Amino acid sequence: MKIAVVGVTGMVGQVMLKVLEERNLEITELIPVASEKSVGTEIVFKGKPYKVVSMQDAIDMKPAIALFSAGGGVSLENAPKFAAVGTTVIDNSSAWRMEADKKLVVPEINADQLTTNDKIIANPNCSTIQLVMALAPLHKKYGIKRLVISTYQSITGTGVKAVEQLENEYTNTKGAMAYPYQIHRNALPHCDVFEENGYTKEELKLVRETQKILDDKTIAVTATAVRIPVVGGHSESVNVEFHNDFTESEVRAILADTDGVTVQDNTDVNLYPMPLMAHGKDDVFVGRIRRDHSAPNALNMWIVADNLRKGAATNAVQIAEYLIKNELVSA
Ligand code: 11C
Repeated sequence: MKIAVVGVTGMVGQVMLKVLEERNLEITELIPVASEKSVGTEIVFKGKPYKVVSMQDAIDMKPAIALFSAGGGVSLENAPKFAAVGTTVIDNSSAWRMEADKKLVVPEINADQLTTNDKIIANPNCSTIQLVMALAPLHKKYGIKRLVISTYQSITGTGVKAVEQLENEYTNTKGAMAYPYQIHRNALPHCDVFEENGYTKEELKLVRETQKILDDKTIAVTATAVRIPVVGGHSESVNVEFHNDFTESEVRAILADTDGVTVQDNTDVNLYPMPLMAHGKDDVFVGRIRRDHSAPNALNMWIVADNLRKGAATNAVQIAEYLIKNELVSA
């Protein structure tokens, strides 16, 4: 199986390589792809050196799967070119997510929708993936009516420039700014750009992508996305109103039984999810599960995951695994 990683030098691209190394995909040839300035440089995969190639060279090599994490513009231009030579693209940008004919996939929830005709598959936004991982089994059981979400997002979601900004601020060094304000010792209620309606794009992704993945436009969703000076791991405070009532112990049991979800919820011993603990792990961690007594059938919970792993690279690689296992790609 030939697999291309497009955007291999980027933060998500690097984690994609790591996740591909850890898991058991049968990769006969890895095709690392990056922008012209990186073409010819070497990366190491499973102990072997590989030369970074150009987009066109990679298309000519007709990989079975191309994992894209190179931004929306690159994806809009190049994903169809790969698709045209028979490659299945799994795209981590927001370019295709809301297209009616493109599937937005979290394998544990809706990979069964995929067919051989899906040549461009969208990987959801990181903050959406961890949210729906916890919500999907509860939606199935109780039916979600409304969601109120507040996020606490890591700077790695912005990229390497943001990590550099924080490092510079720690050390009082001048440098390029990824954010309009200092992020060190700060919290910015501002992830991605503002839209005319006063919400940020990140907040609207939480609304639209959640409805699409849970396949239910009737779910009312509102969100506030906040950037905090955490390096790796998004956290979310989530208030859920269900159509049907629940018990806290049943909710815990359902989540504990969900593949890819780990419940960390014991306040007696201060056990709850934290980004520092989720960092480097593939699971989504859920804690602080408790009834919201201010509304009927309402629940509060706290959801944490490594935004570069399950929120991006791991989810994309899991889609690839599903396609291979179910023979949905041309080898
Ligand atoms: C953030 N969620 O933390 C973003 C990063 O649409 O894939 C990923 C953006 C996206 O800022």
